[in-house]
Amino acid sequence: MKDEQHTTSLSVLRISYLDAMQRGSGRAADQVVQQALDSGTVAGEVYLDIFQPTAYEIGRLWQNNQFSVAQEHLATAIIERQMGELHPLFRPQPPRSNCPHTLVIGCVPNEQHRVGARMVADFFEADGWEVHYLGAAVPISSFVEMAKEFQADLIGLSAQMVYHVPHISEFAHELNRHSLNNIPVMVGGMPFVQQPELVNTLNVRFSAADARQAVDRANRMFAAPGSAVAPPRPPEAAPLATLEAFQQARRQIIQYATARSLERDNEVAPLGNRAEQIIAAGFEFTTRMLETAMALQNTTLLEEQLAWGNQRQPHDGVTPAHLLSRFMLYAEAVSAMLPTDHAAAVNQYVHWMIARQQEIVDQSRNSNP
Ligand code: B12
Repeated sequence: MKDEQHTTSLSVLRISYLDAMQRGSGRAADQVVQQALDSGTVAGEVYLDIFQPTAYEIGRLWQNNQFSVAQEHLATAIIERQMGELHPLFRPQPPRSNCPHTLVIGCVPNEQHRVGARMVADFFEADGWEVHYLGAAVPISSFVEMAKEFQADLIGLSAQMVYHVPHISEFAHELNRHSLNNIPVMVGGMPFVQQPELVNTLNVRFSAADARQAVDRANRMFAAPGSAVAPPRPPEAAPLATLEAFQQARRQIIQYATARSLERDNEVAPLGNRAEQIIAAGFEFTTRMLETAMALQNTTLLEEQLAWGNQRQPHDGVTPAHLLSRFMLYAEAVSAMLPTDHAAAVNQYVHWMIARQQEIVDQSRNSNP
């Protein structure tokens, strides 16, 4: 009964809040927020049950030409001001003496919609995380530098416009280039609310539909690495033409991936002057396994070979994390050397290996923290 009343009062408050926004009255909007807090609504609910649905409704009204651009700007400015005012309520009380994890979060390049990322940031702060919120449209290279400087345990990327989603893949490459691909990346924004399966095509750990789910998934991932991520889905069968194109390009793919791997000094140093030979032989092996898996449409054998490789390779100075970054470079090589449709079909298999290898890296990190 109490829950029912609470839901009713939230829907009444939402109507009053939208009304305040339609009148462009910050003062009326403040009264609604005050009323919500007085009636026991917590700050997180004000965010997710009042601000967020109102913003979505304003978007719909704007789309239908019933809200002007100026009205939308005013409403967003009010929401952002109120978020700043509510922010102290998202600080854990009493303050935590040690923060277990650090999050660096912001929007991908050109992405101006920053309210969602800011909400996610505040929810993590309330959960006791150390949070660095970078705001809208962050250039990839400086985002990555910041993540390095703050020793991020988790990176959050927000993309609202679907045409900004490719920046997420660029971001993953940049992390990889800095040997930071061990930092998990979570993503969110409208494209992932509408098509959660999009996440499987990107090199990231998980997406979340809202700020509450994001905290929940992140904590589950840290409690049991791998659990927040959907188990890698077996790829679809590769067409024969793809297999042929892959076989024709195999030499260039191996050369490209080997050359890129040799640029990564810290991963190459343990291999001494045999580095090129060891890495090229590893890629040769990877290529054969991929060819076989595609021909037989079977990923079990890849799984077994990964398990074998992860046991054998450390004896040659190759850690599970090194294997992971090499698989990522291999995916890059496939994209560089094959026409787009063949590359996508082959990379389904490579991404499957990357996802599985990521789980292995997490498990090994967990057992040797
Ligand atoms: C305010 C607004 C703007 C403002 C943003 C200002 C600001 N300071 O943020 C401005 C004016 C800049 C703007 C510009 C544009 N906008 Co606009 N905008 C909106 C609006 C009305 C609200 C956005 C918002 O604040 N949402 C509230 C937040 C809380 O919700 P959220 O972002 O979804 O976040 C939640 C989850 O998605 C998730 N999440 C979000 N990020 C992350 C990150 C991680 C890591 C995780 C785990 C989760 C997560 O958790 C969040 C909190 O629970 C939306 C409507 C809508 N449906 O969202 C349109 C909307 C997104 N905009 C739209 C459009 C078209 C544009 C423009 C192209 C318009 C134009 N012609 O210029 C430009 C593009 C600008 C750009 N390059 O990015 C369309 C997009 C349509 C589409 N299908 O692509 C929308 C949907 C409006 C509509 N209905 O048509 N916009």
